[in-house]
Amino acid sequence: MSTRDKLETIFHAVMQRNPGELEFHQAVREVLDSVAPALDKHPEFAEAKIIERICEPERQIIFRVPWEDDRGEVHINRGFRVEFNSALGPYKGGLRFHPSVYLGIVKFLGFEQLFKNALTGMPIGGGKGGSDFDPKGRSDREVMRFCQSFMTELYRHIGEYTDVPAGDIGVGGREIGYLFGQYKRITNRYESGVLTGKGLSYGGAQVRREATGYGAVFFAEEMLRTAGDSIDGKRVVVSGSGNVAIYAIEKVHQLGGTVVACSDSSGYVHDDKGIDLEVLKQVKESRRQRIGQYVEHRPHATFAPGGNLWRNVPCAVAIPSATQNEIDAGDAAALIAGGCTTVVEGANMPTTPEAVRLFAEAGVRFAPGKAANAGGVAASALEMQQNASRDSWTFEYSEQRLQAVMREIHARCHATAEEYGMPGNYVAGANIDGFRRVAEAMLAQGLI
Ligand code: NDP
Ligand code: 2IT
Repeated sequence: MSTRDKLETIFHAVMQRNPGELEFHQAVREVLDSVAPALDKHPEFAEAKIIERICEPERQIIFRVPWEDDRGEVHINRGFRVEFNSALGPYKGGLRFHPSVYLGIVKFLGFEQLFKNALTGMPIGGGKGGSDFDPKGRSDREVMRFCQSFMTELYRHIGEYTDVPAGDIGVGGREIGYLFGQYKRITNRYESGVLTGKGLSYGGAQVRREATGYGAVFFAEEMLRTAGDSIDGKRVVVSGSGNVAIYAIEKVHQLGGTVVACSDSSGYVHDDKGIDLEVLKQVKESRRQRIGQYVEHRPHATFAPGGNLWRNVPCAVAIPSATQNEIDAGDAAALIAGGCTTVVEGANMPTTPEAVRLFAEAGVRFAPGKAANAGGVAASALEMQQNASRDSWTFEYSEQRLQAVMREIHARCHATAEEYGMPGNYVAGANIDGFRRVAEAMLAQGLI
């Protein structure tokens, strides 16, 4: 049987064992489509059934999260933590609070995380968690009660040497603060390294907040530089307006590009003079308002309720930074027709497989999230390092470290793609390099 046929058989087994988990199937498919040449070079990986083991999480935890809203009404949510793989270090990955969260989303994110974390070259395994809790419209006190209830179960599964959660969609500095407080209260331990993304006043690290967005733009700049180009002077579209999007916009502007549109789930804003970051931060970060409020402060800008920015705002560089599967084949075709040459995934798996294929056929440079958005988790690993040594670094030094990590990931993906005869294919480069690192460590640690 050829390696590809064997991988096909493994993929079908994964689908059968994990029915209905479509996003997980999609993430597995994408990696298995890339790794055949690596398996051919390393028959010892296939012999030890590394792929089959990698596709089965080490542990999956699902729990009840009861909490009371401000009116005294009781709510029951579901909490998850999937501890995917600890070959390279303690499980590491964010928590997502969004009504769409179910096991299939958590597993897709955990699976991606494993390879992403391997690409950083840092000692972190892969995990992910979250809840179907919807923080929208909830008061701070409601969010606090939810976080306290969530941690009342989660605390027994995590620890600085075991599993280190952080933020993702719907989980930012506020939530990490409440989660940390409850962990400390239950365990009676000031264990700074148990969570990352903490506030600067209690063990957080400089540049963690900015890291995913900045890192994605550093990666874009490396890709463009390799092609003899740069972001300077480019028209850019960034989807979303949360943590990743805001700091991606900030870095594009610092490097001389102009972000002309961004969005949230209610629609998008188009500001041809360039998104005003102070206004955006005030609307989205400070006031937690909807994106439409932006145009009240920038009357020349337009708000398209429910609109699709990929189809309506042409750009040279696209940085999808909202959620999975937000760029479909039709969106990709519109981006290509509008002159887009570079797509860099700030979000996890925002591009559908059909759209990725269209970009490849059109010669659009494409950076997969597991490489391009690794700056967030890399800065988390730097936060763990500072916590372990009870140290804290300056903003400038932390940013330099982040940039060095992103350059190294870019170089590695680029070189691996060349080594395997697929120059410029960052998807193959990232998947093969991430897989190789995890596979070698698993092999060395025996059959566990
Ligand atoms: P935030 O919660 O800060 O922001 C998410 C943004 O995406 C919001 O503007 C939100 O709009 C929008 N969005 C979320 N879900 C949907 C949806 N179903 N449809 C349309 N818009 C949506 O999250 P982050 O910025 O942290 O995360 C964004 C992406 O980046 C995610 O894919 C995440 O997994 C990934 N990521 C995050 C990292 C981090 O460090 N935070 C690290 C690496 C990747 P609305 O407010 O209307 O819901
Ligand atoms: O998807 C991701 O890489 C994150 N949400 C960040 C994970 C982390 O542990 O910092």
